[in-house]
Amino acid sequence: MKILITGAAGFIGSHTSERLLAEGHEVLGVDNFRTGHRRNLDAALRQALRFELVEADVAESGVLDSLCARFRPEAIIHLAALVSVQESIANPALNHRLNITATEHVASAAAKQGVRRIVFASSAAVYGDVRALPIDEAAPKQPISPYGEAKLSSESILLDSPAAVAGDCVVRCQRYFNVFGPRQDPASPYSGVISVFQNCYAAGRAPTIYGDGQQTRDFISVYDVARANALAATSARTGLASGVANICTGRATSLLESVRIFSVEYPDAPPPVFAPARSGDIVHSLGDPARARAELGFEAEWTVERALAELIRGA
Ligand code: UD2
Repeated sequence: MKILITGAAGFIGSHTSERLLAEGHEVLGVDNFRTGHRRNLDAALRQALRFELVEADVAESGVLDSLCARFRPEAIIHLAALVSVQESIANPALNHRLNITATEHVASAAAKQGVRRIVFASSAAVYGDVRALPIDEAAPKQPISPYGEAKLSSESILLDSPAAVAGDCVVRCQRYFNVFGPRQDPASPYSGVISVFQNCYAAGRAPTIYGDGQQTRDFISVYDVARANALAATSARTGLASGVANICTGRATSLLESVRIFSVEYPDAPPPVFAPARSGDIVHSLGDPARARAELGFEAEWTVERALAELIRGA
């Protein structure tokens, strides 16, 4: 298949590009390199016959229209975004442009070209602070940040588009839980806890645990997320309809447990330092993976232990 990926040079985009190339597809990657890096695509760029990378801003009018007219993709995987929750609070206009306007451009370019499938990077942030676990897709949607609100609006823009409503375009909104793995920028203060910890351990520094470490997350390997994206874009399942689905493992891991796993790989590391819990931090987050399994046939394969060991050895 011919697949256009926005945000291809990012953490999830680069793994998704590699996955699709490995499956034999042809990929056009688009990135503005605001938070993505060309080096993330070194492996993909070696597949020059089936991979092309274009530097462009999909939030700019006309950019996706002309790329779609030239490449004629059968599917678009829309991963380009402002990924930092903190930045979405500090700069709501930028959040709107990168997380909503860009999605509108995806919907209109796809409609003009008759694209049959759109996969959208949504987030568990659409749920906000849900207490009833595991969180399934019917849980209340009460995002607590402009980032989460924009992800929820984007889902509606795509799902309510005339092409999706008519069944001409299948839209799959994937609500990722806590994604981790190689290429998640550890230098960013907004990076996920696993890559922050990895950075500390690799440098011989003690990681800081905010709170008592009993908080839990549904950590999912970026390799599983890339596979879920590929599946949603290419699945030939009859009856696959537009919709939303959690992309998660259904397994909770506490921070203390993650530190224990790290200490197996770094036996001489200093013990963690404890600091007061961050304000606004949620204590537990756990997704229900049943819908993705039923609708896409997706099931996470990487355990946290195995994915962490791979991350550490590859570092
Ligand atoms: C994730 C998103 C956040 C928002 C939220 C919605 C990331 C990086 N964060 O927050 O932006 O979308 O989901 O639910 O994707 N922690 C430490 N030490 C550190 C760093 C973090 O103890 O050095 C703690 C942190 O206080 C939290 C837990 O680790 O209790 C997980 O933090 P996170 O930022 O990786 O992810 P989360 O789920 O809080």
